[in-house]
This record gives sequence, structure tokens and C-alpha cells, in this order.
Amino acid sequence: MNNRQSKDTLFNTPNEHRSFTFDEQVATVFDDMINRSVPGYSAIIDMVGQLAHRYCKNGSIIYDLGCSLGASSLSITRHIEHNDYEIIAIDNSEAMVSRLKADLQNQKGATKQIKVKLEDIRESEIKSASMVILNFTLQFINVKDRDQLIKKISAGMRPGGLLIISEKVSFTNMEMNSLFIDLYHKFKEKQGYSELEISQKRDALENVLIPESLEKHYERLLAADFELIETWLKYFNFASIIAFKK
Ligand code: GEK
Repeated sequence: MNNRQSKDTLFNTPNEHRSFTFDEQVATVFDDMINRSVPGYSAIIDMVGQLAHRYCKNGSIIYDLGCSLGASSLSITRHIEHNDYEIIAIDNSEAMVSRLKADLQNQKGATKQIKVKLEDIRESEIKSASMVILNFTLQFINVKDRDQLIKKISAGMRPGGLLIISEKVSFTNMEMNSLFIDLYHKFKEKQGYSELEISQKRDALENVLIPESLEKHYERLLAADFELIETWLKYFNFASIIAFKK
């Protein structure tokens, strides 16, 4: 956690009936929130860097879509050994983008490779991408816009380019769905969240974070010209998928 970040206590008082948004309050506790709320998050961030090291040769352009405070982008800068690449990190939350810009200004060296943009990724231009990261971002995009977004990303990628999508996922079997949701809530309790915090956060995310099944994600990727689609990590109802542009 950097020194401007605080512990996530946003949902610990009763009757907080608000819909979840990526505002200043959330940006202030975001590192703690995502690390304690997403099983496997730190492994995914590390793997994004490892995959960039493996696949991003000289001249690579990398997009980090829904970058928040730049964890994926910063992992890439720690792993790639050359300097001949550019990361375009995009988010439409002003609070996230201004924090990330300030953090990068306070750091030197490899972070000059990261260009930060305040933009809705549905409007962003994707061009000659060797790697695109959607780390827990697609789940916040209106379901009706998801096919078009993935098609646009695909059209902006170089052949053989790598897409990483991490998401909260749902299951078509109701019993499996409840089992994994239950296991996930136990995981959050172990991370120090109270029952009240867990249930108020769940209510706030209702209709904001819309999970889909892994099958739906595969179907969408196949329809958008991706191949070699694999779920490299699955932890309860969270998954991370890699896919290569044909
Ligand atoms: C990480 N990837 O740490 N355009 C741009 N950004 C958007 C949009 C949109 N239409 N919709 C949502 N976002 C990060 C974590 S968080 C995941 C990503 C989470 C942004 C939103 O502002 C937020 O910063 C991010 O997507 C999702 O690896 O909080 O669970």
C-alpha cells in the first residue's frame, strides 16, 4: 500500500444505501479494497508482468483498460527488461486517473513508459496492440456494449497479440453459483470484513458489477477472432483468461 492509501472501511456503518462508484472515497482505499476483496489478485498482477516479459518484444504497445491505480501497468514495468515499449493506461474515473498520474510523477525510471488517459474505454482507439489487459474491468461495462468492445479490441491488435481478461464469473448451475458465492463470503470474512460490510458492499454492487459465465466469455472471444483461449487461474467465482489474436 503506498502512503496515500488507507484501509477500506467504506461499508462498515449501517444504512449506507448507495450504488458503488469509483469516486474519491474508493480511490483512497482502493489498494486495500481490491487486495482483500479479489481472491488471487496479487497472483494475477504478477502474472500480467510475467506474460508481458514473455510476449512484449521491442516496439510493443500495451493497453491497460480500466487501469485504476495502475497495478497491472506497474507490474509490467517491473518485469520487462527493455525500454522499447509503451503502455497506454486508461480509466474513466477522475479520482483514479489523477491519483495514478500523481503517483507516477513521484516515481522515476521505468514509469515514463506509462501514458495515462482519462477516457471511457468504449470510446478509446486501440491501435497495433501487442497486449491488452482488462483486469476486472469488463464486468463494469454495460452488458450490451461488451461484444462490440471486444471486437474493437481485437481489430486493434497485432496477430498473435495477447489479451488478458480477469472477471468475477457466474455459474449457470444455481447450486454451484451459491456454493462459490458462499465460499467467497467466507474468504472476505477471513480478510477482516464484517457480515455488515460484506452485505452492504454486495448491495452497492448490484446492477453495477454484472458477472457472466466463463462459457459466455469464451463465446464472445471466439466470435471476435481470438484463439487458444485458456482460463489460467480460477479461484471460487473469480477467473483470469488469456486469449491470442488470430
Ligand atoms: C487493477 N485493472 O488494479 N471506461 C474506463 N474505465 C472504466 C469504465 C469505462 N467505461 N468502466 C469502469 N472503469 C485494475 C482494477 S477496477 C476493478 C480495475 C474493481 C474502471 C473503473 O473506473 C475502475 O477503476 C476499473 O474500471 C475497475 O488491476 O474495482 O473490481
